Amino acid sequence: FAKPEDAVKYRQNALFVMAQHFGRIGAMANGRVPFDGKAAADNAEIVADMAKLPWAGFTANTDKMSKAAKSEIWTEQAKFKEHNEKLVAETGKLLAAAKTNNLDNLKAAFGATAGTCKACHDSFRNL
Ligand code: ASC
Repeated sequence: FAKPEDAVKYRQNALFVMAQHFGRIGAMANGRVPFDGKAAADNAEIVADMAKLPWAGFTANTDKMSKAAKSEIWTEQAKFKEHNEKLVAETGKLLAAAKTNNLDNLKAAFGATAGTCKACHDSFRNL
């Protein structure tokens, strides 16, 4: 990254795009919008791609630049990395589930993925 601010923007924007598309899957999983298997798979594709990106933006020189990012990200890096890897794995399963074109599969994978989001936030995110 050219400057620390870019790393912060990069990770926040990747997480924002991921959340937008994850939310569209959640709307189907929770029955707020009708199930559409093609839309679910298209959204899951983006979620799975985005899930790989944010972690490179948590560079050491940005440890005090965001109120949301807890210092534990940098003091417990191995644990943070485990959460990152869990998310990548779960979003991969979410994509596979979406491709089955089955709402029950999508619901189960959505719940599992949301659980990994929350588990990491509980330990590493303020707000
Ligand atoms: C979302 C989103 C999150 C997670 C989290 C799951 O849709 O933006 O951060 O799910 O709320 O508990």
